Amino acid sequence: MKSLCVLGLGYIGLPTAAMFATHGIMVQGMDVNRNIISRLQNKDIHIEEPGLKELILKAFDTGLFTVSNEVAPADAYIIAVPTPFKQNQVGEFNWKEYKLSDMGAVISATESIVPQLKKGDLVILESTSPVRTTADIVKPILEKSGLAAGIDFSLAYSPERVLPGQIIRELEENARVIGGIDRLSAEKGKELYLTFVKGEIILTDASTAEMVKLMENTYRDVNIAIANEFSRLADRFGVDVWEAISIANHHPRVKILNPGPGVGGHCISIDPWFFVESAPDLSNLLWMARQVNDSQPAFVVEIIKRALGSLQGKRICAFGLSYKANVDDIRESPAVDVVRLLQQEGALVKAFEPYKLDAQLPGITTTSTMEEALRGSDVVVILVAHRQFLNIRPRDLKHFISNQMVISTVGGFNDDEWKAAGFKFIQLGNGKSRWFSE
Ligand code: SAJ
Repeated sequence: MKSLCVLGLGYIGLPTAAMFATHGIMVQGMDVNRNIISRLQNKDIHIEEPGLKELILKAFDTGLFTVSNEVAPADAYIIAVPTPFKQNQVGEFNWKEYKLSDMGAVISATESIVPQLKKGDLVILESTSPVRTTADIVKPILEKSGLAAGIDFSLAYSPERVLPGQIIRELEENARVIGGIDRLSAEKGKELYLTFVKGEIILTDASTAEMVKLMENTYRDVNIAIANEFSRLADRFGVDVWEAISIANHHPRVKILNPGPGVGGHCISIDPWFFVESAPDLSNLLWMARQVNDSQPAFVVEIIKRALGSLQGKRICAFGLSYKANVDDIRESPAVDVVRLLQQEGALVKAFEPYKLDAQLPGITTTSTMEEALRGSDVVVILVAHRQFLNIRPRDLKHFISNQMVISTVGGFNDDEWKAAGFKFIQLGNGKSRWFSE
């Protein structure tokens, strides 16, 4: 493979393009967003990810990496554009409402390849998509070129499976699935990714690869929903869910995940909907898991209300806004949902996000130091299990919190330590703290 064009320079496309360029492939990164391209041309990147800036600079230094708003002719094309939900539109099946994917970006990226497509080329879709997208949407568009998929050019689906925060390492080390519309397409895909992938490369057909990607994240969503539902049940029964989960996990075939304020990010809370929209009559469990996880921020707010009474005028210090621990990404974050719900109840919230000190969210007051957020607060609510928060010692907060109350919506804290220091420490799913405090 001599040259590659990567369409979409987001969280996946940008590091992928840079990986190929630093491994000797001539890469053109293409994005329709002019701002992204002009920032990149000035060696400035729009994505926060450990090691990414260095990788991009290295890619530019090779002389093999260029960026543009146009699709360049190449031997291979990777489509890594977003597949968001349609705004203001839902599907309905019986009494169930579900979200609908917006495949507009995949369609227009595919269309933009058509004029460049030539015999012998390879096209790979990486965007998370409903099952059968490669065969039923991408293939017919590419064939408008007059060339036939599987005969004149190769076509495959290969999902990204990297964890935000560890993208660079996981791109290289994770196992990669490549699903071809025929055997040769899968093999040509393998040849391309072997440029830098050290993990196992598994070949299959395109629809199976699409289904694998959705299954992985849906499996996780359903399992987190069980953990969240257990937190509600434990709360009702006066049981500490964290203790119960850790004991249950001693069973050799049980591995319950952690409850929390909800499921965020751009993958786990989204991907199950691709199944539901394609087969709403079959996906009852997946639909229900989405309801549980989406309503977890409201459940967390109920716990806070139970602890504080009316939230009207209460001064709350919120620790953490990102969608999960130790990352800076505040989009699609259940922590942000909790803050907004608290505000709707009349609470005065100051939020501190150590990974994004300049976080700007309309209507939410953020501070650049922990002290600023704490000053004058009645209570601390911990919304993300960031390392910094787990390391806080009770005496660090003693002089700040008028009510000496800490409410954690995440695990990892030693409540005895806080209680010994004179705090009222309330934790999601810890029904016991309710009994002990009564
Ligand atoms: N969460 C819990 N409890 C848990 C684990 C996670 O409440 O026990 C929450 C997190 O706080 C977060 C959400 O779930 O809000 C998702 O976090 P995550 O770490 O599970 O996953 P993501 O969205 O950062 O990345 C996932 C990964 N998929 C799987 O682990 C199966 C990653 O490998 C995928 O590449 C990525 O989705 C993606 O892009 O699809």
